[in-house]
Amino acid sequence: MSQFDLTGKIALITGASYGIGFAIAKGYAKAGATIVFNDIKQELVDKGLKAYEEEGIKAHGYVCDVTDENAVNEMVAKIEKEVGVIDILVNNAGIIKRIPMTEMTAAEFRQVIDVDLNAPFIVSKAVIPSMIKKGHGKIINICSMMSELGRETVSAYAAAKGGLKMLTKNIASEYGEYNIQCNGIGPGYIATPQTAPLREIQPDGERHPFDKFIIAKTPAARWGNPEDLEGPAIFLASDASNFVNGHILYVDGGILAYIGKQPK
Ligand code: NAP
Ligand code: GCO
Repeated sequence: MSQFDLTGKIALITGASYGIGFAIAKGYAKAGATIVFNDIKQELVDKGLKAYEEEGIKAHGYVCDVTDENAVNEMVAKIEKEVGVIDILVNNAGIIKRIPMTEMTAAEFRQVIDVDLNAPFIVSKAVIPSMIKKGHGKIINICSMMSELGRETVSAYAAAKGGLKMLTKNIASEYGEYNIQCNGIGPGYIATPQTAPLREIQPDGERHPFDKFIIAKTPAARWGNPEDLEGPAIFLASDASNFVNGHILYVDGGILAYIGKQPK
């Protein structure tokens, strides 16, 4: 069997009704995994189930707010009873608030930290005990360019994603001896609903200034697609990465390597 085969594995991808999580789940299904996902609202879970069905994937969907520890523990227990022990966890659910720091309330800052950092802690903590009992596990945290870089208006998000990078390294350090590998994926700028405001066509028909900026900052000279993350995610979920631990795999078209194209 190929090292990249996920047949027989159960994968929980959080917040995967659409966007990056949905693409990663599609990739896992193609590699043979059983797909389990959650979203906050039933209507989104139903929408997600329909979307998976249209891709020929029989997914299992659960309503759960990943910031609610009791709800997460109940969901994981339900998944273990109804589907089986989770072999692969992708902490994908995330939000961003683009607000200048001095105008951001502490409550808004905490809300981003809650979803983007506290929730990966809560969900990882819920699945690790069964992974230890099973003798293996894969945890993949969806980090960001903002795990390494800052920019205006994303202070909470950068703090969360920087923390998520270190949580990834710490889970790898603390549970590596139980054959659990914890790594991160750091997507570059990917065309999803989360970045749609940064790509809006301007009233004069011009591309968004930030869109032009990102193209100039990316050697690949394009935005990423969610599907660009499928292969890297399969690698980190498969036996092919059993000796890769605590690593953040940046899938960014080269942004982190590049000073940026000189403006004409
Ligand atoms: P997205 O389109 O906004 O999707 C985020 C998903 O997370 C949605 O399904 C959302 O559900 C879910 N979610 C949010 N809060 C939740 C909660 N408390 N409990 C459960 N589900 C929750 O985002 P995306 O672009 O696919 O990004 C996915 C991940 O990649 C995020 O962690 C993001 O930070 C990260 N990332 C994105 C990019 C990019 O350029 N797009 C780049 C690097 C990293 P609802 O619709 O119900 O809110
Ligand atoms: C932003 C973007 C980024 C991307 C991603 C980059 O406002 O700068 O939303 O944060 O979402 O995290 O890796």
